[in-house]
Amino acid sequence: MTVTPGPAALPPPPDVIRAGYAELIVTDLDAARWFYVDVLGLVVTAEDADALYLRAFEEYLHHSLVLRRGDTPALGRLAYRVRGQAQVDAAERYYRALGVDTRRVPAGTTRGIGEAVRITDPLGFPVEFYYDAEHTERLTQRYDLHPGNALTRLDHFNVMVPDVAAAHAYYTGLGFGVSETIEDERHNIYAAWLYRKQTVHDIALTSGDGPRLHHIAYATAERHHILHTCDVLGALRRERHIERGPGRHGVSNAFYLYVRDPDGHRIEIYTTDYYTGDPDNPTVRWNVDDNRRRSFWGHSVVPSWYTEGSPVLGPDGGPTPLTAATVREADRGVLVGADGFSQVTDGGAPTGFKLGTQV
Ligand code: 4SX
Ligand code: FE2
Repeated sequence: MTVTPGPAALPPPPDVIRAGYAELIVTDLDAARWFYVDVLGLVVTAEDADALYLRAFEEYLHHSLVLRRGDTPALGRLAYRVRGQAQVDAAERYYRALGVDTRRVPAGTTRGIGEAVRITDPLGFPVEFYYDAEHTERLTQRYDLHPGNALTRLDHFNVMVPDVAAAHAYYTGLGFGVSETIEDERHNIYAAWLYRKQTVHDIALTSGDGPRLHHIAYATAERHHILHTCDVLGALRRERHIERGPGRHGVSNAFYLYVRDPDGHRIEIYTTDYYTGDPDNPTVRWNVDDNRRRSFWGHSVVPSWYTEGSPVLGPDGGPTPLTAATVREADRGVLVGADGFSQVTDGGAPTGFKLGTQV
C-alpha cells in the first residue's frame, strides 16, 4: 500500500483574544483630535508630535486607537491581542508555515505595546499580534468624566475584501467562529461576521474592492449614548459627519450609527449585540434579499456605505492596490420606499422580493 504524504501540518494558530487596537493615518491631527476626543469623547492616554493614543472608558490598556499623522488617509494596521507573550511566538510560527513574511518589532515600537509580530496577512492587511501592553486607569466608574455619549471599548474591525469566501476560510483557519453571514440562494457570500471574544464579532468581512478598511467600531453601554452623538453633531452643524443610522442592525441585533472622521475614515458606534460564547453557537444566515438584514427596520443602505473605504498601507508604506470584488451587494435590486430611500412593505412581499426569508 502506498501512502501519499499530505501537506505538512500547520502549527496551531495563535490564540487570539480579541480585536485589540487599530492605527489610522490621518492628515490633520488637530482635526482628528476634534473628532475623536471632543466629539466622540475618547480619552487621550498619551501623545507625541505626530500621534495620539486613545482609549475608551472601560479600557485599562494603553490604547485601542492610534491616530498617526501622514500624507494620505489610510489604515496603518489592525492589531489583535493574543493570550500571552508565548502566543506572539505562536503567531510567528504559524505565519512562517503559511509562507507569510513575519517581522518582530521590539517593545515600544508602538508606544505602550510590548514586543510584537507584524505581517501583511494573506488578504493584504497590515496586522500585528501583541500581548504585553502598558496598563492605565480604567475609567468605568469615573462618571464625573463621562460625556453623554461615553464609549466603553473597541468592539470590532470591518474590512472590505474582494472575495468574502476566501477571507472567511482564512479567518476560520485562524480559529475564529462565524456568528452570521449574508448569502444568496446560490450561497454566494456577501458578508460574514467572525469572533474570538464572546460577542457577534471581532472582524467583519464586507464584499468590495479590497483590501480596504470599512470601519472600526466602538461599543457604548446604551442606545441613548449613540443618540447623543447625533444630537451633538447636529448642534455643532457638523451633521455631515453622520453617514448611516442611527438604527437597529438585522445582523447582530446591535443598535448602531456610522460617522465619518475628517479624513473619511468610518467609525461605527455599536451597542448591545448578543453572547456567542457557547461552542455550539448557531450561525445566523441572512438572505441578501431580506431587507431587514442590514437595517432591521428595512431602510436601504446609503450607497457610500457600500462603496467607500480607507486604503491600507502595504509593507513599503504606500497604499495597497485594489482587487475588484467578485460579488456586489449594492447591485442587488433595491426597492425604494415612501421616504425616497427605504423599502416599505405592508407585510406582503413585493414580486421578486423575498421578505423575511433566511437562507
Ligand atoms: O449592516 S449590518 O446590519 O449587516 C451590520 C453592519 C451588522 C453589524 C455590524 O457591526 C455592521 O457594521
Ligand atoms: Fe460594524
